Amino acid sequence: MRTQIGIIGAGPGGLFLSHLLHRMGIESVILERHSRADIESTIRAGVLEHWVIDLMNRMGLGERMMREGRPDHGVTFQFMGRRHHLDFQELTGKSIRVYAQHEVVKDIVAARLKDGGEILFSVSDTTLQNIDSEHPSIAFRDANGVQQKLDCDFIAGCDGFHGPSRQAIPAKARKELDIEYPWGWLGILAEAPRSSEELIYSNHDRGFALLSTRSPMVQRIYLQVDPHDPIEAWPDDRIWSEMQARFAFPGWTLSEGPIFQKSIVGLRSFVCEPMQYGRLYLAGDSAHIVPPTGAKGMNLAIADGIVLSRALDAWYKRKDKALLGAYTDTCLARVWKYERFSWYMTTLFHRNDAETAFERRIHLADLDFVVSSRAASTALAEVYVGVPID
Ligand code: RFL
Ligand code: PHB
Repeated sequence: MRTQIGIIGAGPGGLFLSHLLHRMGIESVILERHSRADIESTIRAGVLEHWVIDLMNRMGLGERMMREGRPDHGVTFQFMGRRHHLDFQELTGKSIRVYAQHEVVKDIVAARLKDGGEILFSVSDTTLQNIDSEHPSIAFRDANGVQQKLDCDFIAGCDGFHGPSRQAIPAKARKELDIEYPWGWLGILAEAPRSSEELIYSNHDRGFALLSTRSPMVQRIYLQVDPHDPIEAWPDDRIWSEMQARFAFPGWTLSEGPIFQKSIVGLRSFVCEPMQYGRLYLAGDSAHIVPPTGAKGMNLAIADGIVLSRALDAWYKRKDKALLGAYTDTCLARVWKYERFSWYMTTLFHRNDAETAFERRIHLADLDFVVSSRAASTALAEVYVGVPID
């Protein structure tokens, strides 16, 4: 088999990249480890930045997102028994939209297949070959277990944190920088009516809690927990009593309902430098991870896809290598801005048992500053709604 760009991974990064390339007249084939049904039902992110909403609409992918996703013009921060509304519209003139990642994935998969795009699902043993030559290839087994080879001009490694692409860069040619937090998120989906018109981030003595939504009758809620907790340690009644305590506010009730999905993930910050080697370009979680508190991971993966598609377009149309050469630097300028923001949101909202009493007071003063200073609120809102790509 042969194509121009071999893309490993059909997450938001790989799918957006493939769609953008198609619009530029560049061919690609996506190899995906999971089945279509699996990637279209894996529960992950929920927040789309304003420029991603615009991009989806411009690319003709936004119809369902505009109908089913909820526009959010602000968020609520809760701490010390008080609630504060940050009005994104007023502070930045922009809004975000809450629309589940797997719905974005469904919309792009449908568009790619409708346009005749090739996505090979349920592949295994994906191996990158000759990435430091002008003729890279990807060896893999197809869904029937038959050994195949995809020859291409370039490889886009969009295979998430655990995929093989980053590992294909020789260890001495890359630097990995990371923080592993002592906190985990227990995420649930519950069939319960919406309790709040906007997201609530709560810093509570018992730990962080985040109230989000998926539809008027399905709520998405996260609790800070020990990342080593087995899921069995969290029966439904314990989850609800903890959520009721962490969101408690006079005159307001958190509606409850059957929990139909729950899982625990650890929080990490991670960056691989550089994001390219020979003819391999990493995009999305394969190159960088942010803790989910800032809601940035999917948006960053899409941003990498835009940068890479433009660089490939310049190479194919004008044989101009400059943008490809600058790929890492262009991406990392945004990545580090978002790493800082996600680290800040994470430390701002999580209970930190390692803090001294003095540090705890500073922590609360920081929260108070963010909601009481217009300049501080604006600085936070500006990154929350998203930094557009030039
Ligand atoms: P993905 O989505 O992990 O996709 C990678 C794909 O590669 C496939 N793959 C392989 N395919 C072939 N061969 C192999 N050997 C392969 N190995 C792996 C995988 O099956 C998969 O389909 O990476 P991508 O595209 O870079 O996208 C990144 C985002 O998924 C991620 O950053 C976000 O989900 C993070 N995130 C959030 N991001 C936001 O922008 N807004 C949010 O509100 C938000 N909330 C979250 C989040 C992540 C969370 N978790 C689960 C960590 C909330 C949570 C709880
Ligand atoms: C979500 O809806 O999944 C969500 C919202 C905000 C975040 C993280 C996740 O910060």
